[in-house]
Amino acid sequence: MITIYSEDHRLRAAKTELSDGQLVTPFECPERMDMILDSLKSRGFGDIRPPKAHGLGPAARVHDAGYLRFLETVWTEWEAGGRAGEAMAYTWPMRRMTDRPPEAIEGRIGYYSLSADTAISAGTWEAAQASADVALTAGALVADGAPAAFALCRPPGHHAARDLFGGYCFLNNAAIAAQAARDAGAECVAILDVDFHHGNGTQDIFYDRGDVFFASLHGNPRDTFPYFLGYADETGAGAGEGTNLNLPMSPGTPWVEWSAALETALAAIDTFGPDLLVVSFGADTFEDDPISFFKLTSDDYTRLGARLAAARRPTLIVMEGGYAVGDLGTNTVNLLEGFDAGS
Ligand code: OKP
Ligand code: ZN
Repeated sequence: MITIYSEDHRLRAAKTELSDGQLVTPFECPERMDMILDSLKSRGFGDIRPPKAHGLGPAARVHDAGYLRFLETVWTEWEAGGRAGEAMAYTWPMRRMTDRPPEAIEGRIGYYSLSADTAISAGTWEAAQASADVALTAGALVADGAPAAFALCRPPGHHAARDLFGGYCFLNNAAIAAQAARDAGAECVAILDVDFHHGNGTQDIFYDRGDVFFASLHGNPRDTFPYFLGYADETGAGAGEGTNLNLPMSPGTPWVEWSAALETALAAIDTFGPDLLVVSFGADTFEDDPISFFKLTSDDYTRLGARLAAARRPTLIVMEGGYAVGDLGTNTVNLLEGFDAGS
């Protein structure tokens, strides 16, 4: 399996994350990629190629124009105000308030964000664009006939909605690649999100669309981030009614239960019959993940990879989360090895 990867992820190097009422070093850190790269190289997955630049056109197909302009300029505006810290929101348009983006950056950053865990600093926008290019370039390999490709994206993307950043995400890499595949002629695409967290951004983008199926296995939003989306009764709207499948699970869920939900999702995807399967892959379902509560083991990722290969669809694997940094390389390459062995 070929991996697409950009060194430009290192430009995403925020110093702060609001967690447990403190500013801590972000869980979503550059070292995550170093661990994965080490495992890729030492275990025979050394075909690692850089992305091609695609510009903002493909991102503009799924994101709001005002949102993209905001991402492009937020750091410059924030810094111009002489602020000591990184750019982060503290107030949001809430129930019974107005829906207008304010002029002042302190207000506009709240308008365009869904959480306060994600600080913006110099280079964030450049890294986010490179990450989308990684997904697009890997997607093009699959469009050109590769049975599968691995988009080693950082920062991740699945929490980024049409016009919202947060949950460590800015551009929705999987959604951008799925839309690009549609624009290149794929009739329908399925996105299977197996990151621990609900892919609220991806759901938001495709919720009313019948041509893109979204299925997600995740921690129940009553218990964990993103809290305000990801319930089982969210099934799609309009032309998209029936093309959104949420499978929320409880704290402590092990492989036996998790893999049963995986079968449910894959059966629904099979019925849908997509030309392309995009997998939003996070290794934060791991038993030792510091911010999550499922109990998958390292061997379970090998099983997951083999099961995805058995779906027998052209497959684009897109990296999302995974914060047990010491095990992240092993778990991610286990998935790829399982996939190749099952192919
Ligand atoms: C991104 B991805 C912990 C705060 C957690 C949100 C988690 C975002 C996960 N104190 N913040 O889905 O892996
Ligand atoms: Zn996650």
